[in-house]
Amino acid sequence: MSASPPATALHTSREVVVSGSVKRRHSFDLCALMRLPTQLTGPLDVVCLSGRKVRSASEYKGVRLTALLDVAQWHLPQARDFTRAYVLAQGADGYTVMFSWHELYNTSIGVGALVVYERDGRSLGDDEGGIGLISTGDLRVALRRVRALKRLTVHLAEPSAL
Ligand SMILES: Nc1nc2c(c(=O)[nH]1)N[C@H]1C(S)=C(S)[C@@H](COP(=O)(O)O)O[C@H]1N2
Ligand SMILES: [Mo]
Repeated sequence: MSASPPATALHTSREVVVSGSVKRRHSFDLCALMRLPTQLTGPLDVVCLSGRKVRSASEYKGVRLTALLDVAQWHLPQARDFTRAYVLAQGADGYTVMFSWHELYNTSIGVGALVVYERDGRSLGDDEGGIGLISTGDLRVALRRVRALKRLTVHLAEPSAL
C-alpha cells in the first residue's frame, strides 16, 4: 500500500520561485527571505469579498513583494514596457492573484504587498500554508492573501492590434 502525503503537505510552501520576464530566475527559501529587509503589517482584519471577517491578526512579518522582484529584476526590453507589466502570484492549490507594475511601484499598494512567513511572532506552519502573500492596502484583505505562495511570474500584457 502506498502512503499518500498528508493533505497539508500538498498545500504548503517552503520556497517561492520568481520566473517569467525576469533577468534572473530566482528561488527564495525561508533563509533567503530572512536576508531581505523585514516588514511588519501591524494589526490586521482579514475580510473576504462578502465583508465577512475571516480572522484578525495582530501582526504578520515578511518582506516586500517588490524586494523579491527587484532581486530577480523585471526584464523590460522596450521603453515603457513597465506600463503593461504585471506579476501573477500563485498558491500551491493554483489560487492566483495579480499585481500590476503600476500598483507595486506607482501606488501605495506596493508598500503593503508582503511575502509573509510569520504571524503574531510564530512562523507560519504547514497548516497555515507556510510562506504566503498579503496585500495590506487592499479593502478586502482576504482576497490577495495567498496561502502557500509558490510562484511569482512576471508577464507583459499584449496590446491588441489597432
Ligand atoms: N492558496 C489559496 N489562498 C487563498 C484562497 C485559496 O483558495 N487558496 N482563498 C482566499 C479567500 S477567498 C479567503 S476568504 C482567505 C481565507 O483565509 P484563511 O484560509 O487564512 O482563513 O484565503 C484566501 N487565500
Ligand atoms: Mo473568501
